[in-house]
Amino acid sequence: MKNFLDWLINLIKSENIDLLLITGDIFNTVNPDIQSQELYYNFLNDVVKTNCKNVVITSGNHDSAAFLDASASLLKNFNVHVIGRVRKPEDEVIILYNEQNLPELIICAVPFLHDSDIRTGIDENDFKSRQKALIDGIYQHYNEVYEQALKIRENFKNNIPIIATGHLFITGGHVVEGDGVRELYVGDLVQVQNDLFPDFLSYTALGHLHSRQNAGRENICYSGSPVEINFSESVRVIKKSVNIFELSPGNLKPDIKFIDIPNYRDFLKIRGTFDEVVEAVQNLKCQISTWLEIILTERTEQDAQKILNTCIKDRPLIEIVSIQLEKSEKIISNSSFNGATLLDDFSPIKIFELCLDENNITNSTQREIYTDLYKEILNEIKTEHLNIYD
Ligand SMILES: [Mn+2]
Repeated sequence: MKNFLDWLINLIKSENIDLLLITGDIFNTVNPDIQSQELYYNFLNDVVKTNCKNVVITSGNHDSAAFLDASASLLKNFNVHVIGRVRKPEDEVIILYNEQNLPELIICAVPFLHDSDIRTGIDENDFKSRQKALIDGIYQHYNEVYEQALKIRENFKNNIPIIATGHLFITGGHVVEGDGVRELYVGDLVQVQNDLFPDFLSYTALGHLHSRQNAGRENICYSGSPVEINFSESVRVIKKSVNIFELSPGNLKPDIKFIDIPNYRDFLKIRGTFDEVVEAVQNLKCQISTWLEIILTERTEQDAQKILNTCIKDRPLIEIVSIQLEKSEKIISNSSFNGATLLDDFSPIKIFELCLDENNITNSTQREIYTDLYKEILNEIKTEHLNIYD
């Protein structure tokens, strides 16, 4: 991550970037460790010393909105605008001014919207109508923010570009299996259409999905995660990038380009019998730091960790971070990727389904009833104790 952040600082300088948008997730947990916090603040400290005049940070579903907001007033002094928790619509509109102190850009800086923040109505008895209320709430919130932004633009009597941010799942978005994109809302039925971002927006910066992509229109962009979040069976399948959008004065249509992020570390999955894995590790050619996840397709009587460690003894670029038996039965896990990630691989719904299997509940109607009830409970917990499993 540090390599990426240093690279980004250099890119900001070389491309003369005026504004940096980071649309969550900033951290992958509500309690970021000290090292992660240090990276965050050091990075911001580096950015504000460059030509980049403004930074806008909006939260994602993994972030603690309260944690991000805690330093918001301080960071504001450096033109780092942080929006963790949802705010009143007018407080999510940020106006940026040029050197002559004339307004040049309006940003609808909308963070991740928790269901309890925005759900409308109180008579939603069943799960499906709650889901609908949630989607309605998302649209309503965005529309209120747009209304404020348009009013401001009208007052300026100038056709200033308006852009938006969001942390959500747009229907049709591309997800890579096992890439850790968690359910945003209970049951994950909540996906919104790209009409949430109307045509008057010059650009929309989205977070949440890990692969870079456009959401139906060229100017609605997910930049994707800057580094790999998961192991894959071949080296860097999907390119990682940042998006640069450029608005020339008087033009509401931006030029958009992807800039590929250099690869600083490969995350490689090696799968096979013990002998096959040993052979693959021995023949592995790597140019950069490579983290391996070993999946054994059958049990072995041998001391897998010891033998594999011997294979990589003189190969400082390679690190084995976990050895697992197929079907997620973890045999050994290294401290860099501790065992806690195993539970993280499953959504609460998935665990509940496993529980139904375990109890031989096979009748599909019965399963549906139990699952809906379980979702109700999850929703209740989530509403009362925000962030309990975000
Ligand atoms: Mn997310």
